[in-house]
Amino acid sequence: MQSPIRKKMLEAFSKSKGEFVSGQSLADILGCTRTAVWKHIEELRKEGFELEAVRKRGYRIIKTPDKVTDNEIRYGLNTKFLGHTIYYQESIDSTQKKAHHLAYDGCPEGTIVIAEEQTSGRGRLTRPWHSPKFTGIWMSIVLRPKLPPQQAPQFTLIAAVAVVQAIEEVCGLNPEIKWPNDILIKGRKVTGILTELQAESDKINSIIIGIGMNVNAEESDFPEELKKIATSIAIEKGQSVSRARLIQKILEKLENYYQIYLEKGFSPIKWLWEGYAVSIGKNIIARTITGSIEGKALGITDEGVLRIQDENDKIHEVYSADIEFPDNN
Ligand code: BT5
Repeated sequence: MQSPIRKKMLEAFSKSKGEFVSGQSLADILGCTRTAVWKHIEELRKEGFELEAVRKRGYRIIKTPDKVTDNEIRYGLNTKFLGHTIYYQESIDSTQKKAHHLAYDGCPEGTIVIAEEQTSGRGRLTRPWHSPKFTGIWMSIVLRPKLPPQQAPQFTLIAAVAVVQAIEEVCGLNPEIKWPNDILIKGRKVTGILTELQAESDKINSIIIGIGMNVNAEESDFPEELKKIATSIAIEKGQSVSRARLIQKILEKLENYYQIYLEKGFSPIKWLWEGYAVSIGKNIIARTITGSIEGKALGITDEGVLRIQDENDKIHEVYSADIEFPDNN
């Protein structure tokens, strides 16, 4: 984890909004000598920050590195609590697994776990999640809402709205949501969300939201079996995008919708979610672990459960499934 002094230093640069901060004021803020300030500046340079140093004026940050270390995420992050505790590792087996451990050990709400690569990233039902180095966002977020466990599926939908809006605002693209946990661009998966729980029978202890987003991956970064079904922001936009900026936007949006949800319930989120959903109103096949249901997707309930009307007009409520569109759509 990062030294507290460099955290403070980045906060000072963040406040100065690109202007010079003098060596003396950094020394005052950090409570150290100017020589020590210079050493910390050198450490930031080693981490990939480009800093300009001008005599009598001080230092300023010109460019942040394209990594997703806690420094990059913190610099310019505008949240009240989400992402204030960051656990970063360049390579990890799964951020989700680490977040489970941290949550169990009592980490603060809003803790995030982030890595440049995952060696055993996973989706639902322990399917593998392809997470190559420096190309995407592999992140898990710990929340602790005081709610019954039945409400947990709503968190996938809250996160989906946050992710879609972050992509819209940062990248100018228009993703859609395929219930329950896929974000698509032109029908291909750009993001998957995995919501997991630590709970007792009547209350949630922690919710762990895993977000996997292909950001700067090129087609050659995908294995053969994903080439036709997956895409990335860079492929769709034709240029690479700052992962740190996207993470910040996701955290800002998620915090905002989480607070709205806690204050006003699921209705405002549901309303937004439906505006982005591709499956609703269409004929779909929902493959669940117990079998398949074919019919028209009517919408989601207030719990975030999908309602499907089959050809005999029977209504099915589906909690989790893989959705396919039959060819006649
Ligand atoms: C998901 O599962 O879509 C949830 C993915 C969550 C990944 C995040 S990354 C951070 C955190 N740490 C973890 O270990 N996991 C979470 P599901 O709906 O089951 O989809 C899995 C399927 O998506 C796979 O079977 C593949 O077909 C496909 N897939 C795998 N990697 C992909 C990728 N990078 N992009 C698009 N599709 C992918």
